[in-house]
Amino acid sequence: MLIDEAYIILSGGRGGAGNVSFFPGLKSGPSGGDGGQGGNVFVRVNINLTTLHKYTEKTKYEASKGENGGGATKTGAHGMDLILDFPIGTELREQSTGKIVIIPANGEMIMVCQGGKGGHGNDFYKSPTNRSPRQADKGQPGEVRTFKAVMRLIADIGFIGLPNAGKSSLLNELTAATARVAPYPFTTIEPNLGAMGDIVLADIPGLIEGASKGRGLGIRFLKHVEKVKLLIHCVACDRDMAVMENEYKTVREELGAYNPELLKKPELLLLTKSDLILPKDRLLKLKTFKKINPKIFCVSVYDADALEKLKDLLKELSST
Ligand SMILES: Nc1nc2c(ncn2[C@@H]2O[C@H](COP(=O)(O)OP(=O)(O)OP(=O)(O)O)[C@@H](O)[C@H]2O)c(=O)[nH]1
Ligand SMILES: [Mg+2]
Repeated sequence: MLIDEAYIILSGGRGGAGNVSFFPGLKSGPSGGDGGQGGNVFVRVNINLTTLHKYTEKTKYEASKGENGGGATKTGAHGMDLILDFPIGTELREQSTGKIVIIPANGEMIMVCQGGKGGHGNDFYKSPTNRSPRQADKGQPGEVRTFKAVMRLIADIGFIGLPNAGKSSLLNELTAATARVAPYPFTTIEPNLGAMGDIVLADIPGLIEGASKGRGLGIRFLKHVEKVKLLIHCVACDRDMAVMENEYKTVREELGAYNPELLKKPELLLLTKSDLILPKDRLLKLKTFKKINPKIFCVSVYDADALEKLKDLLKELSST
């Protein structure tokens, strides 16, 4: 199962304690050094990761503690920084503030928790009035932040539609993906990704009436739809026009009920399985549906010519 959410508690390392010591000999002064700073926590993208699985197995991470201060005014070493890797498209939402850290796709590291400051050693406290202080501080704790990590698919184009509309079949034809295809609904239960050149396509599991309220599998994946630039709305054309219209509306309504902004996204209406109907019906359906969405195309996985044209159309639409 695709693990695309996890709760994690991250903390910077504690600062090292300050040291209490004195230089040897008579009249000698304090020599306790400061503790080192605790390690910081950084996050970055690792393109080899595809799920947040590891963050559900281990949820607490802490950078290393700073070293304690030493004698001879030696400052403790900095604690080691902790670098955590996440899949591309991960956002960290801080639970207490709602602040969102977007982990950049270019691999740049972002610091999310600072290590605690090291405590002062007794050398720090010497003064003309107190030449032999015994005072030293403990290191400060590192910053602790609790995040919900959420992975979003980074796809340029998303296939949406009712179950069985032929979404996965098309993804397989247009890309090197090998998504499971079968003649019954809900074959796809996790989104599949495929690349057509540098355009990433996502096959979103079938949406049904009520998906926005949690019916079927839809709701978990509608959030992925929020990120795509272009929707390919698949409607199988081997059925009555009224049924097709109804199917189209059902999916649009679910998108709108989940987030009205989704309805503003550019959408290509794709009439699928065109090999199952007569050419004259194909033309009639294209003409009728053009009134609903002028951006329309008709395709079959058995029509190599139409698939090539669809590829060109998708390249054109995603470059605008
Ligand atoms: N004749 C014909 N059958 C198709 C075509 N595209 C898909 N199919 C068939 O339609 C059925 C459903 O295809 P899928 O690609 O699994 O459909 P889906 O939209 O991904 O379905 P879910 O994952 O359940 O949402 C399979 O039996 C496919 O072989 C097509 O262009 N022509
Ligand atoms: Mg599928």
